[in-house]
Amino acid sequence: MIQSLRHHRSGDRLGTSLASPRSAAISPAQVASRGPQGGVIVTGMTTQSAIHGGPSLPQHRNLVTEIPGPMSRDLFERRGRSVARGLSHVLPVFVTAAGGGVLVDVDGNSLIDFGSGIAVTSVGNSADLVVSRVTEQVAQFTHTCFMVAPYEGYVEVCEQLNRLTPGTHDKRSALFNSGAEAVENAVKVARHATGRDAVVVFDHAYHGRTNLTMAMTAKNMPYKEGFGPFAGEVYRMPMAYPFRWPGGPARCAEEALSVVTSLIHAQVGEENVAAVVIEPIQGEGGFIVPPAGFLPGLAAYCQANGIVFIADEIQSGFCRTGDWFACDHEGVVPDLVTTAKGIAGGLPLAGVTGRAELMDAVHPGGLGGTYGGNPVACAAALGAIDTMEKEDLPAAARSIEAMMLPRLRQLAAANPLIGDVRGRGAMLAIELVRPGTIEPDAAAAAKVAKTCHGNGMIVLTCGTFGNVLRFLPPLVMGESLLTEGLSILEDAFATL
Ligand code: PLZ
Repeated sequence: MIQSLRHHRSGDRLGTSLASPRSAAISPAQVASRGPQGGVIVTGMTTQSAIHGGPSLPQHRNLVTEIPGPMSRDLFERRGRSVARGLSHVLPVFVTAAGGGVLVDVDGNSLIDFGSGIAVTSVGNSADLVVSRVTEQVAQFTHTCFMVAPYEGYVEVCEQLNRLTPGTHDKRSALFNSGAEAVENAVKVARHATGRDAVVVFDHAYHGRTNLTMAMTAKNMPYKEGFGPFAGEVYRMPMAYPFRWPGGPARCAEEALSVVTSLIHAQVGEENVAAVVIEPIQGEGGFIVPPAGFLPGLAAYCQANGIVFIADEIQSGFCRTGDWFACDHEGVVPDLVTTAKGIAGGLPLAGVTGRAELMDAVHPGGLGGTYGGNPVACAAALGAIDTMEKEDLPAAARSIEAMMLPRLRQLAAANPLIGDVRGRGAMLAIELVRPGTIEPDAAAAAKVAKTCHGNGMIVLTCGTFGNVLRFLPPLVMGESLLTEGLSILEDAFATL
């Protein structure tokens, strides 16, 4: 019933062209307030009540005030009086609706979203199948705690994870609330299964903000500053970072492997290592794509030494890089995989999936949490996964790469500030440096991002040195928005 009121996407996703109906669409906010018999009364929205989120939202940029506008600025002041200072914002526009690749703010501006809420809304905001499944589930039951009385949705999400993650071996999964929690639990499983303590991580890594995952995260400011002491038995190794590898990109894979394995031997001892944890494409640390051969070499080394190889696919997973998982590009099969973000179309859900014998090494009651695998989040994940398969979102990510990479390379050719263009699928980035050097230029990256924001495009920075601009559009974003976003970026460089 609700489904029938929702129109299909209005975007012109690459290779398709669709009309843009909007009037009959209803938003999740309305769904919540309409009751089963209809009679729409919009509550809880102070402005923009005529604009409804979801794929039917007009897929265009439209600025009616400066960014942020007066109503966002008022809300920001209010926020300052009630919300802790420790939370910061990329762009303080207050959102009232979102759909496809567009965010609408309280002032009525429509912004192009090249961030997907940090690689989360890969299926687009308020995607049809996510909304319909969540709506159904939320009316059925909201919580039992899987450890108290289980439900099918949890099992179904685990079945999907076992089927979709790399490798055809026997697998088991467990669900959690956040990426950090998934990483913590993957380490717990690896330590329990191996009886070893040490965890090996890499330069530029990001694994979360809890105590253990802060220890595993490389960058001090803002993630770790003043928050220690950190969990022990975490050892950091150099990352195979082609652009910055001293011996040059061609020798990076081989040399990095040799440095990492000899450092583990000398400083930790292979027999003490429970797990090597790596993002197959590093996210917050700068969208660093390791050179071909590095990940397979590392996985083989782990296997030879009884070390659990954990791929943190929280940012790179679920179609983002043009395949279901970034490990798939080189046929790497991790022992454990952590997932979150894109898995559930915007609802909080995370998973650990891996070899049955490792996952099942933990005693009953050893894993869990009150909310992990909440039924509403599971429903969202099933809707998101269904969307990814039906709409072939790995192919959509590859089309985005095919469309964006050449233009980013052109921009780099004309602009000596851009030292490197890299990434895969719809996980792309440019690294800014002082011309002719590899010295990071964070100020230039911040300036370009700010100009883009002012012109109605959300773009995020990242990198240990803060000098990387990253592009993470929803995989359903249409060609015209992508093209417009790239033009905004090019214009921002022209005004530097
Ligand atoms: N592992 C690879 O990318 C989350 C962090 C944003 P949570 N990245 C966005 C911020 O500043 O907090 C992330 C990740 C990888 C783990 C995590 C942690 O996931 O869901 O944020 O806990």
